[in-house]
Amino acid sequence: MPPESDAREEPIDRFRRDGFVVVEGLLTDDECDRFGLAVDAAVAARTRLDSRPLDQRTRYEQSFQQCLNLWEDFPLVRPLTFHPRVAATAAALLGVPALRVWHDQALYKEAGGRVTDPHQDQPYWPLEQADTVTAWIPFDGSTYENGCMGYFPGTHRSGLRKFANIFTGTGYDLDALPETRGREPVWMPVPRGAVAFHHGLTVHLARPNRTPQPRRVHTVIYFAEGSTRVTRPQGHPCVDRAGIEPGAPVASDFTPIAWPREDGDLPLPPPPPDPPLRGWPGWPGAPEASR
Ligand SMILES: O=C(O)CCC(=O)C(=O)O
Repeated sequence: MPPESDAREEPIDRFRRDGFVVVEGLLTDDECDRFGLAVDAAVAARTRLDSRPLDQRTRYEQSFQQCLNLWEDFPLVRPLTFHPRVAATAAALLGVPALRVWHDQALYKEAGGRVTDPHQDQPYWPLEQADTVTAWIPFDGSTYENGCMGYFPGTHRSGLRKFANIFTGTGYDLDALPETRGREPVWMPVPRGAVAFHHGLTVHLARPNRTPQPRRVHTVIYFAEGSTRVTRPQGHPCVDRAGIEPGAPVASDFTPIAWPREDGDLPLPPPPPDPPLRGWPGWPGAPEASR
């Protein structure tokens, strides 16, 4: 059950209190169909060289197929990643005048896909400020059965900022963390056309997909304009490709402005990584990706 709240409570208040909120009616039916097909095609192209059945993939890969920065090489996906209504909503939730896209990603949880292990997002990103929010867009909606997200309300305000490696491990031990011990996540089904937003510090996870269809999701991660790169060593393509120095503002064509932008004005994609990105599967130009 969602946390108890006044039905008239504004999404902004709810987001600031809980660290997540579902906003309905941001995409039309036509957009869900059109963008869903565009992302399907992009995922099929990027994963075409990978014929491993689910049980032969890594534990992480059994949670979802992950394809990043589709906006760069799939022009039909670009208007979704820079969707003005979604970006404007994200800016309002964070309460900032301008936002950049950190990266987008398709997260397709296949039929039989396992849980997504509990984690916070922010520790994966070398951004000093935690003015970050993810828009999670399920083209068919998400349900308890097909892998909806679950959140721990208020954890974004708890001071927790801890790296939990879900690539190689199992994420947070929820019983060991004071912020989550003895608590159940709030499972949030999302209707088609709605977008679920979560703060970069909200502890979250997702259910397994127990349906015969893939759970088709595209996400866009935004951060506040003016954010800077952390000074400790932490690599990431979003800053390394642009040569952004530790402590410098993260502002480049690799993380373009998402809001405000004129309607229909889309950023030009940067050149593909050269040499190809090694050790970053799922990114444009990764050796295993098709272009
Ligand atoms: O879609 C999922 O299963 C997990 C998504 C997630 O962890 C995120 O968007 O930060």
